[in-house]
Amino acid sequence: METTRNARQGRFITFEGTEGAGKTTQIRLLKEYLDSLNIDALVTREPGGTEVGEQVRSLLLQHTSLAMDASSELLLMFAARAQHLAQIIFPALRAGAWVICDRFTDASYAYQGGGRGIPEAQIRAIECAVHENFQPDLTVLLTCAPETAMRRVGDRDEEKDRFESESAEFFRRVHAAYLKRVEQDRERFAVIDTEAKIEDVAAAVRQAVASRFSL
Ligand code: Z5A
Repeated sequence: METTRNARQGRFITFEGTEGAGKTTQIRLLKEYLDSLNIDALVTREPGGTEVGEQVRSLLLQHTSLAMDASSELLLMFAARAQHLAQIIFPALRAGAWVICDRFTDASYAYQGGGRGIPEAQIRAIECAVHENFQPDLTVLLTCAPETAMRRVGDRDEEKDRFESESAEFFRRVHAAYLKRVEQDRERFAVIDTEAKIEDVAAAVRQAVASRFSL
């Protein structure tokens, strides 16, 4: 698998945050902004983004997988990711497109590491096997108060998935693990509070992208 930064011309932007932080909303608005600049941008998500990945996603999110072991969960996240990189992300970047991805490997550190308690070294070992030397050019971490996120998600009619059914304590650990990732790689992250109005958050995201890539 091709895993180096040099072989690509496109830009890789990832969005992270706990559920309800506003990733889907902000990714849509960023895509509109890039379209307005005639930048060819592809929007994708993890787990998922490919036929194989979407099947793995169903397995990971459904309640019938409640007995899933944390290590199995981690390996499935990276299995979907390996397929995603090979089939979608690397070819798009090589072709010069920008790729905006709803979650990537930071989510594995946050959910499987912080949330489930898998040691960081184990995650790093698998990360190295799947995409050594390849990291996003920019990661936008969207944050909001847990109560805000719960209210936003609670407003939806859909049934909760396996992750959404986790405890408030689980999500506190996930959030803390995200902040630790920021501490470890400050340059890569833009941390944006989403308590503000959607348009104001979108302006902050545009500003972060424009300044990172000199648009
Ligand atoms: N997972 C993992 O464990 N390990 C991994 O490696 C990976 C993933 C890659 C699926 O993620 C699950 O996979 C995820 C972690 C795990 N589970 N959780 N939790 P997902 O990204 O598909 O699902 P999600 O995180 O639950 O996304 P979400 O619930 O769709 O949230 P969101 O995209 O961040 O929020 P949104 O849909 O844009 O906004 C939610 C609502 O709030 C919506 O009605 C908006 O209109 C509203 N909203 C958004 N922003 C605002 C503001 N600023 N003001 C007011 N209202 C707002």
